[in-house]
Amino acid sequence: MLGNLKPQAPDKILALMGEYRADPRQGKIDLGVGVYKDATGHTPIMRAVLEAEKRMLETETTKTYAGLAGEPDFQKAMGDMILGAGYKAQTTASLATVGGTGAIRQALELARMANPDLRVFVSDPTWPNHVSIMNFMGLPIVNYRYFDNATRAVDFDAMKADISAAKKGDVVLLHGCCHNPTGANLTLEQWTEVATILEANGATPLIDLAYQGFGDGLEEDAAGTRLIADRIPEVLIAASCSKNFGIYRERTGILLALCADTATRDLAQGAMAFLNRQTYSFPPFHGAKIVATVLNDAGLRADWQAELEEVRGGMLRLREQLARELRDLSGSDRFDFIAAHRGMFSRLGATPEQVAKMRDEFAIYMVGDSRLNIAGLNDQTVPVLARAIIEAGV
Ligand code: PLP
Ligand code: TYF
Repeated sequence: MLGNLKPQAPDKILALMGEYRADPRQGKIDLGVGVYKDATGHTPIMRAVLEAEKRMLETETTKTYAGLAGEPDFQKAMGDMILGAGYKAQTTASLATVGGTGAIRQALELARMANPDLRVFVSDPTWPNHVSIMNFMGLPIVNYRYFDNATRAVDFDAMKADISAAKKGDVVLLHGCCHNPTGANLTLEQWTEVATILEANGATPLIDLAYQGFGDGLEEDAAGTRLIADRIPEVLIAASCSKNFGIYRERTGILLALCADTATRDLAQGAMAFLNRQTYSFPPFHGAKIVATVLNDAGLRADWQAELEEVRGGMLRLREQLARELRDLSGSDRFDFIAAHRGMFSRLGATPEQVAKMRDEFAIYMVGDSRLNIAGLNDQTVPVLARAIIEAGV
């Protein structure tokens, strides 16, 4: 039977990790997979996370099953972190999931249970896994224009025109902050306009929030999500704790379904718990407990926020350094977009040939669409990358 299986195309981002590892060249630079790395190339365990784990080890007395939809302390802490004062627990259904990816998958399953004719509007480009999950589920995808390759900024007029075509029963997938793969994001004014469009056409926003705290700050990065939550009666939010808590392998995420009333919330909550049961029964506990422990302890929370700020500030400084080097080398400001982008990624706008040249001649690995992970740089490698970008003819 299994011999009938067809070979699957590997995830290009994950495949790149293997290609990088196999490259014997000294001084190779990995700007591929979206994992935070410090200046030495290490992905550290955050201080508060380690401390929370120590406390858990000392106090936990059982490994029996926990909540099917997750634990209330995690759900509440995440609701508060994402939505701030606008979090309405009474009308919000919450589901702990297997990472942010699990939250996206369950959100799409939930939406399709509610509307079998579901279509999903996605930005062009978007995180490739969005597209592959939707293709696997057989969901019709409608692309909306997003990135202007000439300016390397959001083509907002085109985006507005395209998402205006969504209608009630459709889902519009939005990146809450730190757009992956482009790094180009909506301003708050633009979020307001998006809310007005969704109010008018009745489509349901699904906000993928995988990088809260990596862009302009924890509160700032949630501002677009909060604005949508304020104005649109039904909102789905798929949040990941992988990046901002640095707990990638613990597989920690949450799906929030903001509902118009408690009756709908109860329906959504029941359907969401059912979805967990159909896929893996109980969601992972450990990462969610780490997050709840950190967020619910003033000292740990302050330390976590301080470290997250260090991480964020480090990436911003690298952006500025790279933009500066490129200004000097090119004698122009055409690379200033790198300093304007936010989050871990920037799409350079290089051709596949230029990306290949940077890999072949400079041992610099970035994703084929010319997305680079800023956190893969340090102050020594920024000049190397800048020179490669210019010599590749970008
Ligand atoms: N959404 C986006 C845009 C991402 O870049 C990621 C990346 O890791 C995720 C969701 C999901 O993350 P995870 O499943 O590792 O929590
Ligand atoms: O975009 C990235 O690099 C991260 C990590 O299937 C990732 O989001 C990449 C591919 C994938 C899962 C996670």
